[in-house]
Amino acid sequence: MLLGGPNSGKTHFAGQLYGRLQRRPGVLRLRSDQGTPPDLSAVEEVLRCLENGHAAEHTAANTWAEVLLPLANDQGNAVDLRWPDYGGEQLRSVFDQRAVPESWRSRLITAEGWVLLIRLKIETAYPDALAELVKRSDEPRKSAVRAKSWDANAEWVELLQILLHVAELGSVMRLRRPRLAVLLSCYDELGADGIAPREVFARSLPLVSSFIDNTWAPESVSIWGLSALGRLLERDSADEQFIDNGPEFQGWVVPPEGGPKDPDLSKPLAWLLRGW
Ligand SMILES: Nc1nc2c(ncn2[C@@H]2O[C@H](COP(=O)(O)OP(=O)(O)OP(=O)(O)O)[C@@H](O)[C@H]2O)c(=O)[nH]1
Ligand SMILES: [Mg+2]
Repeated sequence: MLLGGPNSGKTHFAGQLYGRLQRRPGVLRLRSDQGTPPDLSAVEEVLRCLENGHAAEHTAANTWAEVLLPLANDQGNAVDLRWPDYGGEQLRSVFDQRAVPESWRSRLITAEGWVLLIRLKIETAYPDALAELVKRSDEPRKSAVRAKSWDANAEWVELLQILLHVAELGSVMRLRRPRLAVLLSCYDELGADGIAPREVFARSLPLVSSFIDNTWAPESVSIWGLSALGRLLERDSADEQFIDNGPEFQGWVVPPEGGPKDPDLSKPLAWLLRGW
């Protein structure tokens, strides 16, 4: 199950993942033993945009598309991955309306792994407001600090609690299933070179990070940096590196403990699938 709000990078990750699997496989590769090839037109369209050096469209709010990726790992184990893409407003409305559609419920219950896609740059937190709270009344206050919306920490924790409840998962025992991969998307925007992704996560969204640590067993969670594109593309971009070299040579992940950029975008999913 993929969990990501609007603009978090779901569509471009799907396209880039497919491009890698097809043209530059890493630990995961596509199997060709299928009778009927699955319908991959949705991700092929994304890849076509990237080959022309520009971004794909935003996904319409009510869309739900799913591609079936027949995969094998480096030990030859086969797994069929159902990778969804949908309009990120759907996740937002789970939070706003405290309601989960039946189609989401059944997917949450049956999924063996959850992928949480969080683009830190567009998340709103109010660390300054917290600092203001502990100032004495005679100290000068920053009037500019006004929390106008939910803090992303509270929002993600509340959302995770809703999703866990709907998936009939208690929080008394630490969870081993579903395995949880947190992908910090558009990681190139953060200027976080040299810092471990799990540390970036803990610093940026401390409440979410500790909620996850308290809810999941340590071996069942992993936090990655993900830059599916390596840089921002717009609808009207004509990025030469994408056009000349091909999208399969752009984008990278950083493993939880940090380290060099790794071009194998399938690594976080390989980690997720290792539990099977
Ligand atoms: N800097 C940077 N920008 C990215 C990356 N991946 C995607 N983007 C940009 O982020 C924006 C949103 O990406 P999408 O993949 O469309 O996001 P989405 O989650 O599918 O959004 P919805 O379809 O609206 O739910 C686009 O303008 C992309 O160009 C990345 O790795 N780095
Ligand atoms: Mg999309």
